[in-house]
Amino acid sequence: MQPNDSTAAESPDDKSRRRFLSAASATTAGAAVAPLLMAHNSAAAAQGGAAAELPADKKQDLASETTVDTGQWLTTNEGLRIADNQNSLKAGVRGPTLLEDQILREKITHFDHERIPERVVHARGAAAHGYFQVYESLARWTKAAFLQDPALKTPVFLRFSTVVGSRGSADTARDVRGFATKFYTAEGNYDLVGNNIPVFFIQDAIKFPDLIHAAKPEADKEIPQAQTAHDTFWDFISLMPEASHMVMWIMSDRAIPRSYRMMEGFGVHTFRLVDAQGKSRFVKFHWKPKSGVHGLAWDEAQKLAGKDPDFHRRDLADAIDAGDFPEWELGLQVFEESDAARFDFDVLDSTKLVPEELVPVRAVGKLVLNRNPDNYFAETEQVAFHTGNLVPGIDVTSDPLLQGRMFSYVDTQLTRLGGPNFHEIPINRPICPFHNMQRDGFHRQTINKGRINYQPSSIDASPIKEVPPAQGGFVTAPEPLTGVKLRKRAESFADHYSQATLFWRSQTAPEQQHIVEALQFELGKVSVPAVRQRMLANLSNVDRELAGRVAAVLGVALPPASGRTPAKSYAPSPALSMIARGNPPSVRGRKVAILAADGVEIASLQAMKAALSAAGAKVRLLAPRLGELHGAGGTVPVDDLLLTTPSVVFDAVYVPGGSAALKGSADAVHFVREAFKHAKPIAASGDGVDFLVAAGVIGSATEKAAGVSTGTAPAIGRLAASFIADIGQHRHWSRANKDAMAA
Ligand code: HDE
Repeated sequence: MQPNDSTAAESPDDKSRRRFLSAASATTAGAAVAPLLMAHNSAAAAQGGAAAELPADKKQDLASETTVDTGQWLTTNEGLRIADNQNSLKAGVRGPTLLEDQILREKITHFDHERIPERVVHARGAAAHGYFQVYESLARWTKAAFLQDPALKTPVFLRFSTVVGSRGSADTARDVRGFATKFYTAEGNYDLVGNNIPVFFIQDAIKFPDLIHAAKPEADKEIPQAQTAHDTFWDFISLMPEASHMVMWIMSDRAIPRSYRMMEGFGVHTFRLVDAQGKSRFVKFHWKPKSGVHGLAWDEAQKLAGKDPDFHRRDLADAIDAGDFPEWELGLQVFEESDAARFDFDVLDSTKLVPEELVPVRAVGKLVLNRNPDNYFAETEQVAFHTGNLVPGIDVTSDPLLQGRMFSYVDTQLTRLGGPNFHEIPINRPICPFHNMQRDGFHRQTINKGRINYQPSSIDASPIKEVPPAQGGFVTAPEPLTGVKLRKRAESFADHYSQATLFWRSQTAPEQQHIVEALQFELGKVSVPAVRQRMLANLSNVDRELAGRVAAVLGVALPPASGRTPAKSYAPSPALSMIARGNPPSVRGRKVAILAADGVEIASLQAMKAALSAAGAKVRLLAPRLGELHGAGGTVPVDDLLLTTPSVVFDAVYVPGGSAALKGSADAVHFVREAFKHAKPIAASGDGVDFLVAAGVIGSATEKAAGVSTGTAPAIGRLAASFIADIGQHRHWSRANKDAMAA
């Protein structure tokens, strides 16, 4: 008898669910999915196929493979119970190990093969489960079943990532973030494999390997890791003027997000929505975060890379564990092909966006992440996205970048996941049944019965059948095509600068300053003068003043602008600015440090903590030592040690009265100076204010600095209100003298 035999055994239900070929318990299907399940099941029955029900969610689907080892007997992979896991089998206690030791060999062999190739791009990532729900039927645009019924919750698995760094690199590198969503729909998996930036570097897939080779660590010494600030990246970019628009985005704070929860997502390419009558329209996909769009300070991002390289994945997992479920709205820009023909850019060119002023974004549904994966490798590492995972009602366009992706995503899994059966890996398999004549290959799980493994067949009394469109068969959106076979870029793709200028002009002054500083940093690390010159000539086409501000720090004269097509002029678009777009002033899930030492005014500390917690912030008490702080009015337990917990992992800091002892702590002084430098809200009361003065954060107790609130003990309520309002604004980028702060 095993210790937990009752939980260890796989129920017959689990076994049948594993293949989805027999009915799962009707009671496990949530009410919300019932209509779709019934539709699906009657369609299956109409085909003459075995009626099958969908698992209510992906969690239920994964249950048959999910196992808990705690409390179980230790066994080999074959189920043999192991009596000794400490000693290998030897010829005498001091003798050599015997080849016969099958237990040792199984264990070492498995260990030797634990690694699979990391993703060639987007290797570093973190993911979560959740669901997607439309606000109302989108039948007027698409027949996709999961976009019809507001009562239906479609399970999703969403993986965020950086692009350039390897799997163990830091989360906060300056980089594009991947934003890949797998929808487990009743009609098969639909993958929206997007980024947190709405445009891309290049126009044609044939340049992708060059772009990535140039951005990755340089080929001779494999340096630098997860950074674009090096010669080969900027050499390539300087020779690819089509990257100019994307360069503006990656030099902005979009490339150093505060949190995955605070990023927009974009499908990037123009896709198609197809309605039940077969009419197709163009669409751009957007994800708009409920927590606003926020960035880090560049100095902070670099320090975080050392102090907490897991900053983003920790933030995501912590938020979900705490019940602060991250949420996004799906936004659509739907437009007719005839409208697209009138735009002064080509919608098939992924270096262009469709300004929201031209085609408004309509919020059509919400996505909620509410469950962390149980196992990083099994789920986050093995998930395989593919732009070709489409459902009826959604289709692709001829965007030459997207066309290349349609090949790449399956191809890459053959090496990464070791063969053609990666769709059977639990995280990848659909929650609806799948049947075809594909057989065999490495690690095949499905046991297909019968001798017929081809189609058509006259021997099979009930052969597998193609599905008419009315019953959900996928039909590619018909598109008339003519042309000469050639290798050429369309003339309509030729304007590489006008939208880069639009982006620059749409930024607020602090955002422009951050772009200038990022370019100074990146080009300052370039050692080949001609590359810098070429970049400055290209930047001159975006904005001459921008290029001049960068050149001033590089210590070179501004060269003439490079050649270009005539500039088009667009009115600034507030939607492109992280600040002007307007963010909710919420402090939900924000991390606030209370810095204190023995002698602290416990009442002020508790009052501030209560106010912040009531507003949804996460509060931690930091002190020079662990244990309990003794102060006026009692004791209070310390959460974190100043030694191990830097200011960069917090959004704001409060120093209560009675904190005079902090003056003697270099870590505490550095903490508040750094928070000031990174434009974070700071509050102090009582002699906490004196501490700020002693630390050089403010010149005197009465000095007013943007985002710094001071008060006295009886008025903590007012101080808390002002502090919370400051945190709601995220950062105080216009704070005077922050850049002069040595920290
Ligand atoms: Fe990808 N991309 N990509 N990409 N991409 C991959 O697929 C590729 C592009 C994106 O979390 C790879 O499974 C080509 C644009 C994300 O697992 C690979 C081209 C956009 C992820 C691949 C592009 C993306 C990937 C690597 C140019 C934004 C991570 C491992 C034609 C719309 C998905 C893998 C995850 C991953 C190829 C361009 C987004 C090699 C050839 C544009 C979010 O197949």
